[in-house]
Amino acid sequence: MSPYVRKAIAALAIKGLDFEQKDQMPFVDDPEYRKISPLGKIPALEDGDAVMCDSTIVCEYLDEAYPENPVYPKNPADRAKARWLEEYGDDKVGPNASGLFFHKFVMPMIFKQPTDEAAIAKIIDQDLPPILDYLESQVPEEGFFFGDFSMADLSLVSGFFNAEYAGYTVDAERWSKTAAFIERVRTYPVMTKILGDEAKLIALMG
Ligand SMILES: N[C@@H](CCC(=O)N[C@@H](CS)C(=O)NCC(=O)O)C(=O)O
Repeated sequence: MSPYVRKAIAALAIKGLDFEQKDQMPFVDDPEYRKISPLGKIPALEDGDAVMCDSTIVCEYLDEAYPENPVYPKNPADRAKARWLEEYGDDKVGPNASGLFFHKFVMPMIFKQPTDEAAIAKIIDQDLPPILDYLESQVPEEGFFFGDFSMADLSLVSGFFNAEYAGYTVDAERWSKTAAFIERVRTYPVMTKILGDEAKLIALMG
């Protein structure tokens, strides 16, 4: 249910690569895990002797090592734009949108800590609106950014799936193009399967 792990799973699924998923709890100090992910963040990937962390590095590695069914565009100018969009998704959308999930879901349910309502209000009222304004100015009217579905598309909206687990949905009247774009990513077949699996997990957590 991490917006970043979701990217790695999507890239593996699009490429049809078998993988074994090991659960790793983030936000706890695990010295063993830090050997492969020095910042302690998820995801990380082991592929034979290749060991790496960070969703973008994992997805770019997968695209280079297993070029069939690419998850990035080919043309250099498109690749540059895709890198920027992915960076914006990971560094700006992700921490804010999935921050709602962290405060409303992870803190009370996993860490048994009270929900920080002020932090939630700040994300909804101050932090997310300019991000959504930017997305609204960027997302395509139809389809995906570079024709085929790419990691740029997923990175920009992955955090919003987590925000939904916390009860937040993007206002489709104020940010109509972005809301429609989120739906297109959600209904991309690989994503429907991944999000369906997550929904089963969420249901189990009660
Ligand atoms: N830039 C990283 C961000 C990964 C990230 O922040 N993951 C979160 C979980 S959603 C995490 O592991 N946080 C633990 C921490 O910050 O200590 C990536 O793209 O993989």
